[in-house]
Amino acid sequence: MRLSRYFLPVLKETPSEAQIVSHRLMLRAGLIKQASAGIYSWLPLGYKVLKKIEDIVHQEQAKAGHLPMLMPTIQSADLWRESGRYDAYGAEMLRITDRHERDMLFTPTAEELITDIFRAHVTSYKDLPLTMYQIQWKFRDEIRPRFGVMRGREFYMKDGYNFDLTKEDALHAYNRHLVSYLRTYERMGLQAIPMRADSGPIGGDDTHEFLVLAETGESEVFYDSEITDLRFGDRAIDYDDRAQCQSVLEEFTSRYARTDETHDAAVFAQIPVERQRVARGIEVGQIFYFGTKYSEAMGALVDDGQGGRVPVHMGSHGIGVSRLVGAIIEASHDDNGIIWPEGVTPFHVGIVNLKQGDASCDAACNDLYKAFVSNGLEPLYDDRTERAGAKFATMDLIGLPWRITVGPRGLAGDTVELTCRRTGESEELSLAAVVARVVEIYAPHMGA
Ligand code: 5CA
Repeated sequence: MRLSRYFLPVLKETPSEAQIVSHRLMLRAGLIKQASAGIYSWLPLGYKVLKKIEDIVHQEQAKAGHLPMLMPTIQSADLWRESGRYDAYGAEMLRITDRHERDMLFTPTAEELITDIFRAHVTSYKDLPLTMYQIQWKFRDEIRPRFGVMRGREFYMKDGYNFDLTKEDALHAYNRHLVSYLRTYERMGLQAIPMRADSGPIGGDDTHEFLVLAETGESEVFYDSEITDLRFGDRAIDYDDRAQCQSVLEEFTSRYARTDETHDAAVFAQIPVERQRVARGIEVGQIFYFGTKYSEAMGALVDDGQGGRVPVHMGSHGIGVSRLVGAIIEASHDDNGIIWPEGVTPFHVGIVNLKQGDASCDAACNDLYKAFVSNGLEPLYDDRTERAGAKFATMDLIGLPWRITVGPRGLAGDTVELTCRRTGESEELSLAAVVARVVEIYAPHMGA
């Protein structure tokens, strides 16, 4: 993409309404624009990041064997009356009346609708296990929408639902989700720690929230510092292997890590004091096992192969896709702007032409541009006739992890400069070498 043809409405002033750095940077870098309280438009650059995050979620869910689908945002109240949640959900639910005076609502989550689909089509244990998920907009009329996309009213969420014959099978689905989430967040450059949590309006006893540690996080968390040494990394996983999934769960959840809702001061006090940590975190996902709460209420029964009909065991599993954009920025920025991790960056590399209109600079930039595109990478080429300082400031603000600076002095010696956004370190490389280097950097991040 050429910057001269892009829509990148960067703001010079720091927006006064934004209280936390990710919100400020998302507005300043032209990622989002508020449409009304807690509701945002995603401008081209922000939309690209949102889609990158969405792609990673899809890829990791596919590996776990979970099926993508899509349900409507507007649902009938009748289903929610069956589960009892139409009244229980309270003021957070946006209720709508259609022209025939029918009660509708904008979906805050979709346990009822997926259970309705299940009961209409699945009657036998032979069709189990089954896990389906969607990535779809949700609406919760939060009393205090704030921090931009972090606590929106409209937000983009991955919500997955497992259906299993037995509790044991459903707990394997729970473990599968935990493993797939660990991989998902690590690919986004994040450490998200599973912590024992409270289930709230979704229900059930088994639930973990995934928290990214950040001073601006809304949740207070308590944990054993040893947990921050854990990485899932690139180890192989067989999602059908129950023992393997269970052992990952044990590895990542056996140390103390809880949100304030489930914190137990007496248990916490038993951790060696130098390892006790009290901090804040951003909740980027949550997994639940709630057994037969919805299947019993809504009659989602299957024949169990032994002459009986039993309610299926279920769980639901969410990822805050739009919130993640803010969470990643909270975890990765400096005074000059965003620093995107390679896995989610909207463009792979920025090309800054120091002397637009100079034949050799223009030609070198065009050659680089083409070379990256033919290698499957997306460059953002700043081809504007701005001064160098302004170009660098824009690149730093929008946070591309790698920048190539092309100027007459370097080209005289056949080199350009490759700069790492995170460290600020630069190296002089030939055109061919810089392409090879950037391609190599991104190799682990390409595709599934
Ligand atoms: N049905 C379950 C699992 S799919 C569910 O709704 N879980 S949830 O309530 O925990 O939401 C899933 C994730 O959505 C949360 O972990 C959080 O990351 C994100 N989320 C929840 N509320 C908001 C909000 N108001 N703004 C942005 N993201 C949100």
